[in-house]
Amino acid sequence: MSGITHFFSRIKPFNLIGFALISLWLKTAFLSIVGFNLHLESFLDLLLILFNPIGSLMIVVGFSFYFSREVKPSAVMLAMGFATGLLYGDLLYFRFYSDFVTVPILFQFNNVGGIGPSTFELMSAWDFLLVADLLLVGWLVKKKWIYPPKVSKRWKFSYMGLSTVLLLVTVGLGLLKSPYLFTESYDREQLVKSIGPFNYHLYDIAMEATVPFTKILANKSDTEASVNYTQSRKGTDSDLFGVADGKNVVLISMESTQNFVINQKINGEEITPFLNTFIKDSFYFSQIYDQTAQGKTSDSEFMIDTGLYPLASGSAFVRTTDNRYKSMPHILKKKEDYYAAVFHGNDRTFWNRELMYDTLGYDRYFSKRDFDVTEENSVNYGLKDIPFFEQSISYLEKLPQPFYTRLIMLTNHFPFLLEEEDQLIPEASTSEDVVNRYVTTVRYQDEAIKKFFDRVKESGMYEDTVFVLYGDHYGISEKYEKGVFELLGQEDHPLNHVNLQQVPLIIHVPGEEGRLIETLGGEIDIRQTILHLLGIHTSDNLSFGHNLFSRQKDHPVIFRDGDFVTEEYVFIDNVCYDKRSQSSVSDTLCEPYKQTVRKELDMSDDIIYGDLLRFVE
Ligand code: GP9
Ligand code: MN
Repeated sequence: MSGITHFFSRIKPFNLIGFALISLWLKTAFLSIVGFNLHLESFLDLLLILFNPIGSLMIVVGFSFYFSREVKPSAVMLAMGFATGLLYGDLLYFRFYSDFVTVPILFQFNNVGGIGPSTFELMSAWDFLLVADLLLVGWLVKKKWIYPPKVSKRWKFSYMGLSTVLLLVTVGLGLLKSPYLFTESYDREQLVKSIGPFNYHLYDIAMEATVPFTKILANKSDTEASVNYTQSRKGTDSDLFGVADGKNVVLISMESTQNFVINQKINGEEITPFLNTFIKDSFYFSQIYDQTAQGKTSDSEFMIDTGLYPLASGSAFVRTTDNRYKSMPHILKKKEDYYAAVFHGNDRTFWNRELMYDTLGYDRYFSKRDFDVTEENSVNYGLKDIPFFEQSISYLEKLPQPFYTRLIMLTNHFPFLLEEEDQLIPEASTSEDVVNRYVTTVRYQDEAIKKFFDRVKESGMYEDTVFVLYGDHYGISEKYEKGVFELLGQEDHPLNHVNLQQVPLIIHVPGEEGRLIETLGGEIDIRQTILHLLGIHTSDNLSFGHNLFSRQKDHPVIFRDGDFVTEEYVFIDNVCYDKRSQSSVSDTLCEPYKQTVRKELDMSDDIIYGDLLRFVE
């Protein structure tokens, strides 16, 4: 008997530590496969997911006794709480963004919704199970069914040694599986899948720490590669060059608007009756992809103004206000002294706009403080679109002309809330409430745009203005996409998911006949397209975008995580698909495009992190 007691007393430290490790390991593996929906391409992927958190979890749990002579249950529970908190934060973020948190995102927490209706919408009662093991361990300790005695120095060292070896093996296996793992670190799914969520966070922190040195060490010669590359791409001219020469430019950022809503009916009613008519008298680009990343709305603004890709991590608006850019306001001022302004019914500081608009050369930012914002005329993130446009028009009429302006809409924002009096069509009836509400907020948005055009025509500005309407990014994240598939009668297929990343782009030049343009493109191409219409030669301006009236067919549309779309293929989640057969094909068919993708993303990052445009005339 005493032998048995002796045996249990020896393994007791393992009991508590073992309990913590096994429960955390189960949670991490479960969340990786189910919560983070990591795509498993092979059995090796599954093995990696199961293996990769072990080393890092041992290290995290080890902090409960590294610096003390005994294992304190409260310290073990603290370590468990820390790891669980991190996982839960990742889960909530992933549920909406289908992405993983990065260090810069933590510094712009308010911009990703903070703690508000959006966050609560993402929570589920089942989430409570994530802390069940913490409660259980507390109860077991209280009952004295597991309690840890002192651990020897030797035991500690063996534990540390084993966890370090496991960590190194994890990294080695990850590299063996994907040799570009760290050079393509913008592909966060690949990173998490290969090295696990905890190691991913450690890597992310380490990388962030090196960023300031990139700028310090950069010099003029670093600009040569990108200048040569972007100038070597010859765009062909079109008959539309200069048709809007000297006109005002009004950009309308349609919040969270995906292209599937155009010409789509719910119970016999159009979701966007105004836009459906408007596109007939406009250049309607029906195959434009959302290329934003963690900076959401601000990323779309950044691409349109600078022609550079957004950052893979965090928002360029938040991180690079000290940089030099050659933005749309700068170019247009040089050409014809355009007055540049932005209108947005939210706080000046949201997405760091106040500072970034200065950097981008804007003369005026009409933000929340310039509008009459009351509880009655606001919903969700702020001023409703109809009063926003009504009030903006009075400012717009007084601006010096020609002007370059952007009006940022807000009502159609997740979680898509609307008072009954503003609901112009009934909600849809899919299994996803978010999607059901979405159609009503898009319908409201459409009404606001219609009213805006009525007022613009009354004001006499219409004839002298070119209007650019675009969806800033997706509204329905992957989590709720099922509802959209139900609505459209489509199956849940990776290629249908990619199609849903299309956002409408509508360019209206009064007097020009409308055209449906099915050219493949992305938001990064908007800048060159506008410049082309305004009669400005685009080759003079360093940009990764193409003029959509003559975009090369074989150039991929590049997403920030390294995925891409071409005329024939789609590369997503590390699988190459043939668009015609809708099935996966050999990776070699996508390989040639991957080089272009890597090159452009790297060059764009080098320009931003190195602040290289300060060296370009
Ligand atoms: C808020 C608006 C919406 O200012 O830009 O935010 P986002 O779509 O980026 O979450
Ligand atoms: Mn947005």
